Amino acid sequence: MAEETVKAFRMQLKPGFEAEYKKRHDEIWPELSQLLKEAGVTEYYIFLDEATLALFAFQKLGSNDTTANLPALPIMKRWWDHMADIMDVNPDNSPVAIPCREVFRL
Ligand code: RM4
Repeated sequence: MAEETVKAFRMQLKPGFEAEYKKRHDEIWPELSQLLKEAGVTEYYIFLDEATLALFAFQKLGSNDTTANLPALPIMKRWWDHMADIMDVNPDNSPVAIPCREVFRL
């Protein structure tokens, strides 16, 4: 069986925005969900470490993975603008995303 392609990265929430971050994702724009699925994201989880406010993201990617193109797409950029006030971001408002290295799978 082919190994699944998985990707994990860490982002950073600003203090005091725990509930707001959850709320915005509970209300994620349908067009953004659609965009992510079309880019090959088959599963996407984000976990919050409440002690450090690190956001740990984990994605499963299909063979049609085009997530590398997402930063250029207007809906993605609009979402990043929408989230920029509550996360650590780069000058273009994309979140600072630190890749995490896989060290185990079962
Ligand atoms: C995150 C961040 C990520 C995006 C998810 C849906 O907070 O903006 O880049 O993929 O939302």
